[in-house]
Parts: sequence; structure tokens; C-alpha cells
Amino acid sequence: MTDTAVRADETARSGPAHPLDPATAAEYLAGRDIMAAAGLLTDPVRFAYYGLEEAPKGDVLTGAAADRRLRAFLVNLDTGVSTDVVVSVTGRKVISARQLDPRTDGQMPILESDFAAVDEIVKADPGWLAAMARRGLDDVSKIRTCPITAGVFGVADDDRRRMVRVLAFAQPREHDLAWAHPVDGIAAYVDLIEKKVFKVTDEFELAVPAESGDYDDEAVRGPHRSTLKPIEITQPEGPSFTLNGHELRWQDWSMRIGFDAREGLTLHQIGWHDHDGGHKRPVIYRASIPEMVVPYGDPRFRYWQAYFDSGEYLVGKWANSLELGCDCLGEIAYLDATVTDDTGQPRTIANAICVHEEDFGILWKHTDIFNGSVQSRRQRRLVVSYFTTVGNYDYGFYWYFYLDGTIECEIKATGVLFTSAHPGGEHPYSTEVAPGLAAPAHQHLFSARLDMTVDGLANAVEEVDVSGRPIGPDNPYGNAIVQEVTRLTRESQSGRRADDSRGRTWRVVSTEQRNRFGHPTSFTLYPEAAPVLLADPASPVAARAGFAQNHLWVTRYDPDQRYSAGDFVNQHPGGAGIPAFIAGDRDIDGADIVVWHTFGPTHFPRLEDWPVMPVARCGFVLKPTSFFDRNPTLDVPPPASHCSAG
Ligand SMILES: [Cu+2]
Repeated sequence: MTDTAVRADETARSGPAHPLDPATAAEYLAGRDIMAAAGLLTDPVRFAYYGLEEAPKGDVLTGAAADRRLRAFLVNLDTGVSTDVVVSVTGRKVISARQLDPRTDGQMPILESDFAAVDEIVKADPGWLAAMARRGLDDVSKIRTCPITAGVFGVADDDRRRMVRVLAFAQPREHDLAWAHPVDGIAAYVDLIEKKVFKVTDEFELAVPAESGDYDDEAVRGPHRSTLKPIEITQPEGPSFTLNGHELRWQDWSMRIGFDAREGLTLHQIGWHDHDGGHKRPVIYRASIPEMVVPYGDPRFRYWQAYFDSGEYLVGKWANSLELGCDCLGEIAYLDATVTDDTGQPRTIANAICVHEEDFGILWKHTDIFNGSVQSRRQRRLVVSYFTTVGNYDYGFYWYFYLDGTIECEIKATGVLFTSAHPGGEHPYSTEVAPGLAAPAHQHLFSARLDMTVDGLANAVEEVDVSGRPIGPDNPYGNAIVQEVTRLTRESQSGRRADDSRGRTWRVVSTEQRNRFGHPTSFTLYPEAAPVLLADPASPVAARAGFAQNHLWVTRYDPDQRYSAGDFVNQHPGGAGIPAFIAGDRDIDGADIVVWHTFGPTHFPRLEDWPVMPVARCGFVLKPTSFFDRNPTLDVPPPASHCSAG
């Protein structure tokens, strides 16, 4: 590793303006200096993660968060020794350095350099080369290797190693889409520390599917259609939001924007400013998607295929640089993101975060049959988003804020399906998407962490079902509809499933603030109610993805409980994250609480998803519920003078 260009004592003048601002390049370099001076960065130590160690909430809210800290996951490429380090950039010292025990703590995330290293290791292995040659694949320059996190399956020889399992794809011509040509039946197990293949599973041989999936190739896609007329979005007076550093204000909303190599986009101190006097009412202290798991459903030799994209691969690190007019239309404000490479050197991802405003159809509308009033108002939303590419898939993470107080999170999954060879006949675990080409079924299960502060720190969660009532003395004709409200008072009670048949929602209530009728102010979480983890509850992946067993969890705020599947996910034996968080069964009624929400599609691929997949959407909505005393958008003016009558 080389020395740093910016010294620690320079950070004061290039430091952040707010304790929740993302770590700056200068801070990363300063932190690196501190670690180097403490002897933690001897070659070949690499950074598997490097990011801001956020100040505890109490310190931020009281203005006492003066100390800027960074956290680094260090791994020695020769010994595998892994160290979880926290440094104070302000205090210029190492706060803690804990060495992991991989058998109980798991392994550090995948490094950027692992991709190239694995490719080299696999292509030097005689057993793997012979298996490829037997399949007629002699030229390894035309094979792409795909390192997949290993999981933990109770095989002693595997579980003690820092390892990946490697699937292969053929790319016969330079621009072929390799995912169209899986070399199935074979996997190489690579020990990343010994830098060798220690096992090749070679279970069956199927022909490599031949049909091109190169959607850039006119021969595959056909000529571009000429029938789409331009759509242009103009805001002649500019957008209605202001971005001051990382602080974003739009209409009644304000928030701070953060970004992290592991979590990607993070939103902080989301609040609503009342019209009268501008008093800020907090809603969410911190909103993020700290984990996602993509477990595949093919039980053959590739049973281990399940990626934790955030904890194992770090979704934020692979954020795209967005292009105006291509990725984003209209009046766009961009923020850059700063992450680091394997050596802890800062790397700027230009235009990583996109902020813009969208017309969103009708906000409210009424033609009154008695007084003749004809009114129409346009809804708008503020959009804060980023896109990332993790292997074959691309994910867009979008947060929407609406004029009426609604908050929405939407994830757009696109990119290319992960493929296998189709064995022919009935194969229940995958869809044949091109001749001999299969796309196995899988789930994309995201975990949202919503550190709720609805009108303050004291919150509680109520499960609200709707149901009809049987005919009885109070309900003689059986038409009664009621809400059934169940308060979740302890963490052990909080593992809940959605239930569309009962219209189930979860209401986060303030236990201090009341509306004009004396009822608690609240925000309600509307889930999509798609299946949670389908893997058997006794399966290894279920042990590692405890968060994905239910749609909802509620925990008491603890600054150390940040990641739904635990701090160290790669090759973790299981039980970390949510199951560990709720083990203490803390009181969550009227406390500072965090809501964790699992959502996302179970994906049986369609033919239409090949060779590149139209965006599939999933997400959830949070709506103010008696948070306001009436519709907060009565003051939105008609879009034009002729839109209002009566
Ligand atoms: Cu999918």
C-alpha cells in the first residue's frame, strides 16, 4: 500500500458540515493514516468495507456528536486474519480493533480484487480445465467465471476457509452476452487465502446453450422502432426543491442524504414542517435498505446459490454514475458518492444520487353536484434515487415523498437473469427462456430499516386488521366493518406476517403527541404481502436470513444493531441480525424503536424477462394516519387558472 496524499491534519478544513454527512475523501485518507500508524495496514491487508461509523442518535439530536469516526473491515490476503476497526478521525486514534473468529463471526465481504484473483486461480486449475475441455471449451479466454458467496452448509472442509464457489459462462465472441451461455453441472470451490481450487463438483454435462442473448446486436433485437415521439420534461423556473450540501428541502419535507458503500443511499432526519410557524415534526430518523438476499430455488449441485447483496458484496460500492437524459429526465440535481477501493483509497462515483421532482397525476379532484365546484389538483413527488449493478442484476433504489405526506420506497430490479442449462422435460425449479437455457426461480428479499421517530422518539407499533362482523344484536344485517388493533408490546411479539385477506397494516404511533381528537398521531406501513423466505425454516440459508422469515420486526433502538443479517454476513453460520436483536425481548411500547420490513418479489422468470429484464417493481408505502388534522394539501393551487370553477 502506498502512503496517503492528504494528511490527517488537513481534514479540519475539508471536513463535513453535519455529523450525518457521508465520509469525505479526506476523512478516508486520514483514517487510513491512523490505521497505518497503528500497524494495521501491513501488506497485503485490504479494506473489505470502509465507511462512516455514525454517531449515536442521542449525540446527533443533542448536538454532541463532535467525533467523526470511520469503520473498516480489514482482511489480510495471505493469512485471512480479519479485523473490525473503528478509528476517530477527529481524535486521530484507533478506538477499537477486534479480530474476527471466522467460525462464529463469518468472513469479511467480497473484495473487488477477488473477481480477478478468482478468475486467475480457476483458470490455472488442471481439474477444472480438464472438465471444461471435456465440454469442448479449450480456450479459457472465452470463459467468464462468476464467484458466488459460499454460504455455510456444515461441511467442515469448506466452512473453515475464506472461499467462494465459481460458476462458468461461455462468451464465444467478444460481445456475446455470457449469461446466455452457462456451462452447467460444474462448480469450482476456491480458497481465497490458499489461492487455489480445493474442490471441483462436476455432476452432469449439458450442452452450452447457443442462442445469442446479445441485445446490443441488431441481429438479435431487430432495428430500433421509429414510432416513439419525443417526451420532454421542462421546469422553466427550475425545480421546487433546494439542496444545501446534503440537506434536501422540498415543500413541507426536509431530510439529509447519506451514502454508504454497504447500504447505498441512506436518508436521515426525515421530517415535515408545519405550515404555521414551520415547526419540524420528525417522522423517520434514518431510512435505509441495509440488507437483501437473493436465494435461488434449484436444489441440484448449485443449492448454495444465495447472495446477500449488501452484506456480502456491498451494493453501494457498485453504484452507477447516472446520465442526464438517459437515466434521469427533467431538472435533475446530482450528488456524487465517495467510496473506497480495496486499499482504502477514496473513489468518487460521479452523479451517483439523483434528486428530482415529478408530476404524479391527480392529487385530488371533485365535481360537486350541489355547489357546482369543479376542482382538480396535481400530485407531485420528490424522488431521491440511485442505481447499482451487482453481477447480473441491476437495482434502482427509489424513495418518493409526496405532497400529502406519503412516503414510498420502490426498488426496480432489472438487468439479466442468472441462468443455467435446461435439462429438458419438466424441470419445476426453472423456466426455459431460450432453447436449452433456463432461469432458476429465486426470491429478492429486501430488508428496510426504518428508525421511526413519529412526532418524537416515543413510538409504538399497532397491527391493524380489518374484518366484517357476524350478524348479532348490534349488527342485525351483518354489514358491520371494524378495525382490529393489536399493540405489539415486546420484541418477541414483533415477528409478523402480512395478511392481504385482512388488509393488514402496521401503524407506528406516537405515544406522546395527539391530534385534534386526542388520538395518537401516526404513520402506517402498507406492505405488499408477497411471500417471505420460501426456503425450509430448517435450511442453512434460513438460519442466515432470519430477517426474511417475517414481513415485520420491531426492535428497540440500539446504535450497534444496523444490519438485518448481522455485521458480518459472508460465511456467517447463522442467527445474526434480527434473531439476535430480539433475543433480549425488550419493551417496544412507547420506546425509541426501529421497524424492520421484509419485502420483494418471488421471481419465476418469464420469457419476457429474457435477454434483458423489464423493470420489476416492489416496495412499500408509509402514509400519515391522523398525523394531520385534515388533508394537508388544500392549499395546493390549481395547476392553471382555467382548472378551477365554482
Ligand atoms: Cu429476479
